[in-house]
Amino acid sequence: MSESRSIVSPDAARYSKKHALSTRQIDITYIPVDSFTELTTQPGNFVLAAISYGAKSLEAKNAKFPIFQVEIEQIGERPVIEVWSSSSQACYGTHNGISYSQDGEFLVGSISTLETSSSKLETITKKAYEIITKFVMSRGYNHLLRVWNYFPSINVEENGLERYKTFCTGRAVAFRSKYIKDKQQHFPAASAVGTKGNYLTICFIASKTPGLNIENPRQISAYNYPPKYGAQSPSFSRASYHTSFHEDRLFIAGTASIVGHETKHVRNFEKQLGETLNNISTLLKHAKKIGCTGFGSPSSLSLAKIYIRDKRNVDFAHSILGKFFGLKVKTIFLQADICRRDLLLEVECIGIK
Ligand code: 3EB
Repeated sequence: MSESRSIVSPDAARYSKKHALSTRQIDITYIPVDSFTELTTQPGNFVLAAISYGAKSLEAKNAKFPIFQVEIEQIGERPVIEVWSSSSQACYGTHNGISYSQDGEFLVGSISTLETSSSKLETITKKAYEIITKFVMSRGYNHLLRVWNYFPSINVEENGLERYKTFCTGRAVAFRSKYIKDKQQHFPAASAVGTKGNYLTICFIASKTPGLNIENPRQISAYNYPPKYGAQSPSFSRASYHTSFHEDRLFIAGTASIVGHETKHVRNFEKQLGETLNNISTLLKHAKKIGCTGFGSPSSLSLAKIYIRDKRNVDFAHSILGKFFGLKVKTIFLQADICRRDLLLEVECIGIK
């Protein structure tokens, strides 16, 4: 396969613990909404941010840390909050519309922007990415490890172009000018998901020390997709691995039923799910081969998030994923549109060891 040379990012061989001596740890977990108030008042718990999924915004009196609101519904009876916390005290703030916190190794943030008649999706995407990349670099957190992108009507065509493709253009242009070119950084692992809300919301995790990008041998790197998926190919990597003194973490990007660059099993949820899980297994094997220890199997991961286009498939997905991940991986389901019209689901994972 002609891509095989680009699968291992060039610094894989050089990437080792020696280059990442930070002692900071990040924890990411899902907790029931009911436990949230306790968390905000617990001493010694250094919350970086909480992510609330759904239309209703979260009440968090006394919370100093930012709450990122994502406008997609959870499926299931027991809604959870996603909590990002640190092993050390963080400081919080806002800058140019970004709510952020930083702990000396990680800077996490979120920005939400509304489209207007004069500032359409491509413009606001480009602007949001320019603000983010400029901000993280100005603070010395030069490496975007993981980014989540949420915006409405992702599959709707506007002026002859699907909005996901328009989004890809805004993102690519911003990355080219301010991030990749100046600093030679890699693309972060990402997810791009449709909402029924109003905002373009981008959440991110950046670090002071670099991560290692991992591509998937079964898939063409998204940044090398042919132009039929958009004039500007999607600026993300399949996974990023980041290590520090006490801890390793693996962020797996939104993964779907794509082999090479093509969608497989159109209109067949069961097969798309199987292909997606095959992609995740293959990525984990490949990651292990290039030296990312600790995440050799799906059950060694910590969290999984499943975006499902049609809620009726959730019970089936739940049973298959239970077998795939085992009982220890915390899993949540969200109802959302996926960035290609023919994709019925997307799965993203986080491993922390
Ligand atoms: C894919 O593999 C499916 O544009 O940021 C997955 C994860 C997908 C992230 C993005 C898109 C993105 O191409 C779609």
